Amino acid sequence: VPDLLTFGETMALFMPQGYKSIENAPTLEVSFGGAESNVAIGVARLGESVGWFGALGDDPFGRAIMKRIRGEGVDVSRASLVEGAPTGMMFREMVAGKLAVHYFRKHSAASQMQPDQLDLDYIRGCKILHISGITPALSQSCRETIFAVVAAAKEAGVRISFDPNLRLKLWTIEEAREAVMPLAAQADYFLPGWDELRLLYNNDDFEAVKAELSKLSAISIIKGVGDTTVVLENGQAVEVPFYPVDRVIDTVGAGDAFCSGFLAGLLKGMSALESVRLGSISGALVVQMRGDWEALPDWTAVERRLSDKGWVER
Ligand code: KDG
Repeated sequence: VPDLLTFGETMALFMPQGYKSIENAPTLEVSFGGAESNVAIGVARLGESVGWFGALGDDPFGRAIMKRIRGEGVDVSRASLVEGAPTGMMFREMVAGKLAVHYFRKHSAASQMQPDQLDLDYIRGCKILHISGITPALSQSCRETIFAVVAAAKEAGVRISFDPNLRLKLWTIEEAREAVMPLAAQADYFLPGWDELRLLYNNDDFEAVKAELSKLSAISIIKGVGDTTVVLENGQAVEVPFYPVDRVIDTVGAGDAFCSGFLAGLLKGMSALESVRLGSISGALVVQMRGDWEALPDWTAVERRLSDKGWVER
């Protein structure tokens, strides 16, 4: 069993070339993306063992995605190609300088995941399970599945890493809170963005939210508090500045890249704080290229930057 396991929906991704809107684009580029498989690819590139077990449609998109994820060195032995349900699709475009995302994922193969399809021994055998708040937003059966996966993992002493990944196109903030807060309560590492925390706690006061987070047993890693990540561990908060970026091209996938660096760091035996620095480097590299996962770095690229003396912590 790989050291890290993750699961969720991965979709075919269509984007106009350049920065056009779909209405004005003659052609669309096809790729794929999914928060959890993005994380898995990042961890694999950093040299750690990782598995991803989503469900895809048994169609050309599903088959291509499976091959690409496998080709990155991620264990997909428990992922499935499902007949009779399609691979989800997502379209991204720039409209008036702003990114817009359109999902076509209702009734997709992934949204029909069921707890009784899980290989519980596989889940119990890993060191860290990484989940995201997108999965419980997909359907009732996905909600049941994620809670079953977490229960099996916790029973076996597996550490849980949780990125809430709020997607308010998929559910309301009230619905999100109902699933996200119990998952956060079970996590060992909770990786929200500050923008997400404000919504989850309905509070813009950072100190007040920090006090709430201190009640969780997790180490909280709060991304995007200004240009820093705040690591909250045993009531102590440490700020780690973002790794410098020359030019931001596409911020989608930055959070997943951050998680992949962070988790790879933990698997390499680094402290949570050191792992956050690694996450910050991976995030910074991904925003400088288009696509979710294409620019995820390998270990050599990160190691060089980790010893960068010009980057000081506050
Ligand atoms: O984090 C990037 C993801 O948002 C993207 O790959 C698509 O998983 C995705 C989703 O559900 O939004």
